[in-house]
Amino acid sequence: MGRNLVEKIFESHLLKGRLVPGETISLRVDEVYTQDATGTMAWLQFEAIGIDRVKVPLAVSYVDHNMIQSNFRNPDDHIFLQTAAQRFGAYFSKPGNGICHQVNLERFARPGWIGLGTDSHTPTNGGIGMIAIGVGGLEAATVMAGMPFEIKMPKVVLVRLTGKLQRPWVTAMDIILELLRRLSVKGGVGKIFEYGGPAVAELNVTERATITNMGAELGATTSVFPSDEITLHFLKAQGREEHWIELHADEDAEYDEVIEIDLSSLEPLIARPHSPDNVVPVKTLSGLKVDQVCIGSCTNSSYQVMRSVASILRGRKIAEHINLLINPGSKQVYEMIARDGSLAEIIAAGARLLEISCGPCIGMGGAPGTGQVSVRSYNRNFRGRCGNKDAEVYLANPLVCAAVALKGEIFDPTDTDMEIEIPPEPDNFLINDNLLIPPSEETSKIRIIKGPNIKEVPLKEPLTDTIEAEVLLKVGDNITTDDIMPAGAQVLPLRSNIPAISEYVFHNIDPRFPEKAIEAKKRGGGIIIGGENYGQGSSREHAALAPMYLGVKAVIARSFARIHRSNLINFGILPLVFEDPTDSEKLHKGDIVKISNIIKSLNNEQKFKVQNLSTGEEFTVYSDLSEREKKLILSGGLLSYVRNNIQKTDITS
Ligand code: MIC
Ligand code: SF4
Repeated sequence: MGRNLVEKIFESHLLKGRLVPGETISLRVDEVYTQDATGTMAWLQFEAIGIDRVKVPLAVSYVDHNMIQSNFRNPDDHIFLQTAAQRFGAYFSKPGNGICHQVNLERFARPGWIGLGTDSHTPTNGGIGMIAIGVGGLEAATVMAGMPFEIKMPKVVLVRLTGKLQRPWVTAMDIILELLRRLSVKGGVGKIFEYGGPAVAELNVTERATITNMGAELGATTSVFPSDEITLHFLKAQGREEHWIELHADEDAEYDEVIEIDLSSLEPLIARPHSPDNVVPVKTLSGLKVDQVCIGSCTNSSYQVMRSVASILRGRKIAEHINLLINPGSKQVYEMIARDGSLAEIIAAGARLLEISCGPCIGMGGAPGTGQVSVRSYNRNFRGRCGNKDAEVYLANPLVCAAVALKGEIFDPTDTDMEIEIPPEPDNFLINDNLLIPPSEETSKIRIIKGPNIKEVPLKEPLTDTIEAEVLLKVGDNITTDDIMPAGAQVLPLRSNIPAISEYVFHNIDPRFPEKAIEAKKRGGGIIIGGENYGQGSSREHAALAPMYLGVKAVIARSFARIHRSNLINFGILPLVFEDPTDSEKLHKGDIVKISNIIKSLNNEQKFKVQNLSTGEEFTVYSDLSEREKKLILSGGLLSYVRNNIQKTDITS
């Protein structure tokens, strides 16, 4: 029987288990990378595990999120990360070198590899034919310490691309927006999207990476493209021809599902506030006045994108009321557009050039004003993420964004006579790795520098047999990790300081949550009630770690997003699912809830009786923890488990 691409890559890395959807498998990992906002915890946790040097073939520590440096916190984190990378044998990508996913694609990603990154958009590397998966920091730390990566085998969906994009105004971004329109932000949970079909050849590597990047918004485990002549061209142009292998699915490969997209039928699309799946054709919003346009981020900041944007702006002027912000994805791209004159055209048109970082995408500067409309070529538009709860953020392809910046309102530029130059992927990228510090050989003498903002990682006590806790909050479907643990300029610098950051948990939903949780902690702790797809979005483990610090014992939801579910388990919080979803109505904020016989139930059929002591009602919830996950939760989380067992036993056994 023929094998698909995912099976081929998994098979060559399989340590344990069978490639049957739903079964737990262990995989060998080639690369682990971290970014600063999740990386400080990851490296603190790696240090706490007590291993001398990373055990994966390649580890890279990037700095791209926390770049504002309005006080000592960000630079202290940077120096911690730099010294930790040197001490433990990782590459360090200095601030200014680029957004982790773009740089990794350019300089490290390889077809056929398996990589993990402490960021949900790690699947960007799937554009080159690598299986790249976003994980929490602690998961990454344990894999860097030599543990295999464990995951439930996802279903594999073939996305068959046919036809031809109606260039120039329809881009790769519209392909992924179309998938989001069809499948929604939870349509990809438990699935890997493998791209195939004749129109794969229509897309270059950075365009493919736009699609795999934003596949994260489907809730997918990852997305991957075949590795072909186009991949070879990209790797050659990056001076890494030797990293190329050809990789594609067998003719008779089988899939759990097949989706077809005819590229010829696509038109420019746009996601309306406040969800990336709220997608409509751009033309339906024609005439909507726009205040801000942002182009760049890890989704759309290749050299090709920036040059095409420059060609739209060339000789023109942005509308008077528009703020146009541009954050290129890497130093390579920035330097190339500076040298070829594109940067001058962008500046001349009136754009504000930001440094190479995540920037406005995560509310690190560039927030829109009250009630303002922002159109961005980014991947997420959750309410408040841009730094202002009262702003309206739309997501569209970067060329539409540039045209909108000129006109000052949303419109479909398809029928305009505006000339655009879409350059092919260059034959030679400019290679200048002077902000990339290779791992040090002599590690033992290196002292890790920790500023006052860097606090130890809190540990949780082992699981108790009974939880008697207060319902602290009840929320609806698709709650994001931005809702649970906001980012932005005020909160993001606190990522290395759990006591301080925990004061912002659920800040935009219920600012009194932390205070109430601390009160409840004295009486036995708290419980959160969620809807479908609880914890979608980012990989930030702070969305589990900070609630754990505040005494949250369990989350009962209708379903969970993959990375957040793992993060909850890794920090000893029970993720429980309603057996009958309507039982959610039996719980209200402030109720006291009792769950008993937890340890026995965990070791049996994983069903738990919940008593609402405030109303007398009862119902059943369940968990579906793997054997390993059970051990972790019983120990109070992954870090406690690893610390107790690293010398004694193999964590996967
Ligand atoms: C995001 O896009 O939400 C982030 C910020 O990159 C996060 C990581 C983080 O919260 O540090 C992600 O995508 O995982
Ligand atoms: Fe950075 Fe935004 Fe990409 Fe997250 S989605 S890595 S914040 S650019």
